[in-house]
Amino acid sequence: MCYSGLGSNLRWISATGVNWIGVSRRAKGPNLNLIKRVDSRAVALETTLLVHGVPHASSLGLAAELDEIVRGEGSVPALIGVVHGKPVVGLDRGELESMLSDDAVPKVNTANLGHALHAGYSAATTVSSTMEIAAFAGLRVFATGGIGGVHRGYGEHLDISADLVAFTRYPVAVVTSGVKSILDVVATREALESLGVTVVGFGTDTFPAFYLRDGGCGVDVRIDDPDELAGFVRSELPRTGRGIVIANPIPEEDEIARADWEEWLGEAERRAVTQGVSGRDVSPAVLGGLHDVSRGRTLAANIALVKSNARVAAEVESRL
Ligand code: PSU
Ligand code: MN
Repeated sequence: MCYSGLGSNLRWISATGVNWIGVSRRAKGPNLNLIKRVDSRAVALETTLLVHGVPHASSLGLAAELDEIVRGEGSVPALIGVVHGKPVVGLDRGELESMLSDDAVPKVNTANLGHALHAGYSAATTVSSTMEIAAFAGLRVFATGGIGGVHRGYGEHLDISADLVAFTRYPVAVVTSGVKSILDVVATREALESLGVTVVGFGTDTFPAFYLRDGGCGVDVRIDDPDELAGFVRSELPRTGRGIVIANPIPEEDEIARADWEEWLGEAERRAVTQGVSGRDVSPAVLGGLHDVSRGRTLAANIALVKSNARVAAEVESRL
């Protein structure tokens, strides 16, 4: 009897014949007109990271490496983005190339995804909008670099990524090296707690901060074994219809020294202020500035952590 809520959910799910609560709810709404080129056992990857997060000279090479890593673990990758107003699950190389060659391709989160679909333009999807499309398509595991979160200085100017709330809406497990350390990591961790989002530390007790393995705060549970992690994902996603953060720290050999990091970040932030960027342009501008100031060290670290996350995501997906 204690589990009557859960029981009725499960009955409802089986009655609709759909496995995912969040997806089935949305499936009753307007048709998303999805182009799905892979089956639901694919590992989702996002386009914002490739189009706005790394210099274009690195994007195609990184996309190919992620592809290879996921396949090497016995899974199939699915790059997600919007092509001429259609959400595509499994973008091909040509579609990614045309996104990279067009400077007007915007970054869309759950707030402006709908307008790209309505008006028919191409767009790169962030963690939040990639989760939305992945959930609709029935994909359960997604690899990114670092999720968005609460920006530094939120007391003066409130800037919180739509990524955080997306975890309360879409049943997708996202493998991430914590949050980008350009953000306020402790405030972001607290916000995830307030939203009731489960944070699993894969092989770690502390919540990582992108270029740094230790972000100075904890996780809800540490899991070291991929089989155990997959078992938890398998039961937790349909139980809640919400997402899970799988925090995977940057590999030790690729971590940035904290002193270097503080210095580079200070300089990159000053440059962003001088350029007068705001809103959605802040993260790409600061990341780009860092790659420049660090002479490519942060870029190498960023690429290393994304690859590590793709490997873990494929390990989990292939065990579901
Ligand atoms: N991870 C990276 N590089 C990135 C991002 C993630 O290694 O560029 C992107 C993701 O798409 C994430 C977005 O959702 O940055 C967050 O942007 P914002 O802070 O505007 O929500
Ligand atoms: Mn923002």
